[in-house]
Amino acid sequence: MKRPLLILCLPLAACAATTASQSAAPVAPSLTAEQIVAARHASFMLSAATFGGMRATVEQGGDVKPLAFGARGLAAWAQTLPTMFPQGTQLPSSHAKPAVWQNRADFEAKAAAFQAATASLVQAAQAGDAAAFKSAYGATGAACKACHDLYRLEDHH
Ligand code: ASC
Repeated sequence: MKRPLLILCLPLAACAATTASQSAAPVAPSLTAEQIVAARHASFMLSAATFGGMRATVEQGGDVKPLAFGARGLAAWAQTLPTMFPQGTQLPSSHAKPAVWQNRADFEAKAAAFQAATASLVQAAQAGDAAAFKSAYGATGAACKACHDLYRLEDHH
């Protein structure tokens, strides 16, 4: 009766040990440049839809509290954005200009302005402050435009 139990348990133990060592091992993710560009495009489209979807509320002076989730999404993307433009991702399918990598410090300064504007957007939405939201909305749009004017090719969206 002892043996079958051992036979049953050993593979389980080995499996558990393997799982443990895998989760403890350093992660070495590898995305292709194409996958990174695709993620940027998805983020751009979701951002534009989210931002555009806020416009009517801003113009009509509606309740901005329900816009907090979208604002948080924009703010989260703003944090991530600079990391999504690594060297080697200037593909023909990308609308990023070479200037992104040539003027990196300025590109990152533009991203920081987007981060600041979206942080204000989140704060205003959570506070239900329509006037502050409107002002942050303007700053967010200006931040989008300031970066796109310099670093984004004219496009097909
Ligand atoms: C967008 C987009 C931008 C900004 C900007 C807002 O949807 O693509 O660059 O909003 O036009 O002023």
